[in-house]
Amino acid sequence: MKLLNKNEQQIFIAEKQHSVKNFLVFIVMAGFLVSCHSATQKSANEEKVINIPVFDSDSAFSFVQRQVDFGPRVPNTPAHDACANFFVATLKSFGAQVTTQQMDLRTFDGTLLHAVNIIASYLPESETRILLFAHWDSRPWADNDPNPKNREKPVLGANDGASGTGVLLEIARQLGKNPANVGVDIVFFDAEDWGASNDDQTSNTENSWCLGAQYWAKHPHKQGYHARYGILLDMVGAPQATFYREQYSEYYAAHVVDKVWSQAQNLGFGQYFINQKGGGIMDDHVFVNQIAGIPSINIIHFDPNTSSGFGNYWHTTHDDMSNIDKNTLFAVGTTLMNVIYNEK
Ligand code: AHN
Ligand code: ZN
Repeated sequence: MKLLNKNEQQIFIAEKQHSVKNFLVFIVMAGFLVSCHSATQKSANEEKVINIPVFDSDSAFSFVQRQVDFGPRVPNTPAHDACANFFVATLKSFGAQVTTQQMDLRTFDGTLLHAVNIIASYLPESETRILLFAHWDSRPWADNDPNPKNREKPVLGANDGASGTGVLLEIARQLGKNPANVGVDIVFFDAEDWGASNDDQTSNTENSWCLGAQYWAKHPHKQGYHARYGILLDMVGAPQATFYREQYSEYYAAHVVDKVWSQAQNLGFGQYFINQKGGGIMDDHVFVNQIAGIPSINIIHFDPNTSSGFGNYWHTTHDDMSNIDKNTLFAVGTTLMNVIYNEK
């Protein structure tokens, strides 16, 4: 018999809670009303059954692997274009309405990027919408690599890029099979990671990041687009990842942080979703908040024990599949599935 470690036990408990009849979970809310006939008509209508499909972490892992197999997804390279085609075809096969946004974007170093945001919409006619997003490009230079010879090489981006979009692809697959009660838009942002590093003296370092998200926030794929809230996934695949309450998220959308972190606690994922303040991280959600006005949070791995704060492999040539753990993908994916399917 295999002994479960603490991590696996937590997952096991969470899986048990969520695998009634091996496929769907039935949560009966206000169930007491069923046996309490004398309650008013109005109360009886409050009974609600919510079916939450199980997030398949093997499938999510394979979506991360598929992206990494293209090689670094650096804008203006064939691998980047091939991966974009993979997303579009895959999301269409999952029943989404897919929109692409082609953009020519000027970077801080003067390069013109032929970039593309990819948007997958479920229940496109629904007024009530939730926005999920992640960047899909990978960084052109491993400027944090301990070996100076590697610093001009591109980053493979297993965790920084492919983990967030891998989780979102699995959510898309589930949404295609079992619609949620609300519309969902999943946006894969391009050109997040062509930013100037902190020690760069360029005047506007912060705006050099997140170019695809900045473009979309100014020119959403639908005129007058609005969502109830947005959730960004960034670096959500590392073993024993820790997600703190990021400061921009807290400032613009504390109620969404509360919703997600408490859902995670209830599911037994408190070791990943730490209910404590983290730093403020410049990322795609900042522009979605500030320009598009959609209250948005960032679920991002923050590791206070490493100098970068994001793990020693961050922006190095070692951001590969060895940093991807199915248990972490499961914790993030399951939490999001519960958040999405509980919306009405
Ligand atoms: C900065 O390092 C300024 N922001 C982190 C955003 C990021 C880069 N996410 C992934 N790569
Ligand atoms: Zn990065």
